[in-house]
Amino acid sequence: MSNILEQMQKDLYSGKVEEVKKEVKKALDEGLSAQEILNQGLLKGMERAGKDFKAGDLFIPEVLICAKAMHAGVDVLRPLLVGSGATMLGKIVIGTVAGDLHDIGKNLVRMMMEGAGFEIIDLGVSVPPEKFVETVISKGAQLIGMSALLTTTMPSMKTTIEALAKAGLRDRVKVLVGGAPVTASFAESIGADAYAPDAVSAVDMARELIM
Ligand code: B12
Repeated sequence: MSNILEQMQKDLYSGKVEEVKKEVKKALDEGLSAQEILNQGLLKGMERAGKDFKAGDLFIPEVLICAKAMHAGVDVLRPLLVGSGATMLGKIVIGTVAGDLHDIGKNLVRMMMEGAGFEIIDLGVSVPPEKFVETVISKGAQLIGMSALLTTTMPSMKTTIEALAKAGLRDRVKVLVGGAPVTASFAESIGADAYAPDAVSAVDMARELIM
């Protein structure tokens, strides 16, 4: 692997925001693709942080600093991943469900969807069911994308789908779910229309559902 990607992984793990930004720019100058830098540099660094967090070798403040460095790197890549001049294919409301503050994956999904030409209304993190419902009504969205990273917040996806049904919107809006603990069978069990395991397949799925 290229040295610059290895260094990027290390610096992301250490939360060195400025270094990560510089390395992303340098990797682009060296001719690496934005996708390669995202997958082999930034996400690999974050993966390492995730492993050590799980093992108890890293703590929340440290993981937050890694996440900051990850965001800084993604910001440099954003124009390249998102592209330009895409036409609007449809409106999507996206958010991380109530009680859940994880947004790195959700932000990647949003970026990829924007790049594909969808109009995205991003409600951020810890979004209660009623906020999803309200936004579908006020913005006339055709699809909701919900993200959950905690097993304890996954049930909020179901609650949101129930709230949509109660508001009489379930036939008008498609529901796509994702996040590390979410599976296709969970999606089916809560009555979602689809599940996607990553940002690229999320775009394919959104196209299939809306168009
Ligand atoms: C970063 C992180 C944090 C950061 C979040 C910062 C941020 N701004 O997001 C901080 C430090 C705040 C944090 C806090 C906590 N965390 Co945390 N965190 C992580 C970590 C290390 C990485 C998650 C991540 O960003 N991955 C990278 C992204 C790119 O991947 P992703 O989110 O899976 O997204 C991809 C796909 O899932 C999919 N996708 C995502 N969303 C969507 C949406 C749609 C619609 C679709 C189609 C697809 C899709 O596409 C994405 C791109 O390919 C994970 C470990 C892990 N391996 O997942 C733990 C992890 C999720 N956290 C965990 C825990 C326990 C917590 C805390 C409860 C810790 C605590 N004791 O307080 C708190 C909870 C805070 C809260 N209320 O949410 C556990 C969850 C365990 C469980 N089974 O529920 C994990 C798995 C770590 C572990 N193994 O113990 N965390």
